[in-house]
Amino acid sequence: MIKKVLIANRGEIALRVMRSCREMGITSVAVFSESDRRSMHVRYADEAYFIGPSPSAESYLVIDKIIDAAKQSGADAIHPGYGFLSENAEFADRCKKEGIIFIGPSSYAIKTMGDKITARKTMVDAGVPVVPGSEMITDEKDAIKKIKEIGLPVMVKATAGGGGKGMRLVTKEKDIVSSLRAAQSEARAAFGNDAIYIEKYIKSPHHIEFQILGDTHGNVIHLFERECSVQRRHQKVVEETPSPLMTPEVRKEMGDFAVAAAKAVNYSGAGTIEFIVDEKLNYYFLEMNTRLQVEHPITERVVGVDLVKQQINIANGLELELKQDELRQYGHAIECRIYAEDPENNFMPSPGVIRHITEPLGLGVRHDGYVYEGFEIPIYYDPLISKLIVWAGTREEAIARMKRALYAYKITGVKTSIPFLNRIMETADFVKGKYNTNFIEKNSEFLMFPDKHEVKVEDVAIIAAYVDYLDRLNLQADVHSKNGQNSWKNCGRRLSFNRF
Ligand code: MV4
Repeated sequence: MIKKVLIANRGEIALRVMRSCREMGITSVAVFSESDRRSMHVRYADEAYFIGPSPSAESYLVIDKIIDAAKQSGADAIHPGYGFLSENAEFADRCKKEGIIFIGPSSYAIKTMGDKITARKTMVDAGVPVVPGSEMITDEKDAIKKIKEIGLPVMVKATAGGGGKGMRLVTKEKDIVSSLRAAQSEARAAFGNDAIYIEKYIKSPHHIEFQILGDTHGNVIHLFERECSVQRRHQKVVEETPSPLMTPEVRKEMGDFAVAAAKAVNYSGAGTIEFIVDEKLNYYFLEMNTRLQVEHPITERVVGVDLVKQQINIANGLELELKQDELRQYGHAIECRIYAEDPENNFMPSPGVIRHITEPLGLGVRHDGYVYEGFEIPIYYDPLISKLIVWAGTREEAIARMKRALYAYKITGVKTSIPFLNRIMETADFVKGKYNTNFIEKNSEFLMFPDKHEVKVEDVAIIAAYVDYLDRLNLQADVHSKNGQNSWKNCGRRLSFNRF
């Protein structure tokens, strides 16, 4: 049985994994780069190993360094988290070769699903619906013929792509040849692999994904769906479960297909089957993510399962104890991703020192973060500060709870996406549950234009005095602008308080 796990990651996900390890009586080993010396995951871990300079290509992505740290520490397993080496087949192989358990699927499953053309073919063979399209394009004339069969518009995609990289939309016949060539050379430059394929373009789809778990005995279950359509430039912003679009019948069908998809690659561990879904609830397999995902907590809350604990049990060779027909979705969960970025300045990353943080608390709130006052968010990594997850009995209550939690969440020192998330919670299409991947673009007017009632500069002095007054009384300062939005951020930005 696994006694010591090295977590080959940083930030909130490293902490998330370590918490489950601690509950299971497993020792945690952290690794850290130069700019993560003072990171919370290093403090939380039982041991920590320095693995080099800040750029991830020189630290978190270097297989040899991670393996060395695992050996030095005597860890018997490695959890890769998400990103970094989590979907690297070579790394999974190397762990195996070194006699270290990789907490994740086989390198075969990673490889098969990582190559989108092979993944598509595997799904077709397994009877899972895919978007009408082609296999690998080898000949321009065949490609043109195929595109005319499918009908414009189509998407040209790179087999090594995924997550929005290496895609091209073709709407006009005259653009076909140039698009094929451009996609191919882009793919070659970006991935060193110029294989491309074609799919019919599904306009403004929903992105709905199913969480699955497979064990090493051939059992696979799904833990229902997550609606991930609130995205900006292929970056998820808000996720929720259940999906407002879903019906019990379609949920059952898609869940069964998700299980079939995982079985087709003998999947073991936690994974996600992504579908795109159109307004008529036609659904198509898009890709599989062979890792634990950022948004896994909403599934954990609604289904009542610790996914990291499941991953570790599976890695130990245990049989899944969860049974499909015993699983239910209880209530509704929403996750907001809190980024250190500036929504008013084209979402530019906003790294810097956290001057103040008040985390939201209370009934039905989970906050997975890693920053603390005085911590400097490094420029080298994803600017995710934390994930705010709420749960309530109904969707309506969950939205109200998210607004309450966002309102209580105060960060100064860096700009954050909190005000933007607040506006999403108040957008009519979101409140009604009527949105697809077009949501942010469609509602950009409402979402992007700063509130006209925002605190004026001359008001700031008054607010500052008030904050200071409350502070002296040792009370929590809570100052609102006229529309009820939290405007502490403005105070922190425009004035420097002694207390900060
Ligand atoms: C598509 C599509 C429409 N039709 N494929 C974007 C990310 C990558 N995983 C695949 N993506 C898409 N593939 C066909 N045939 C639209 C998208 C897409 C999208 C998909 C999921 C979530 C958000 C998206 C935003 C824009 C485009």
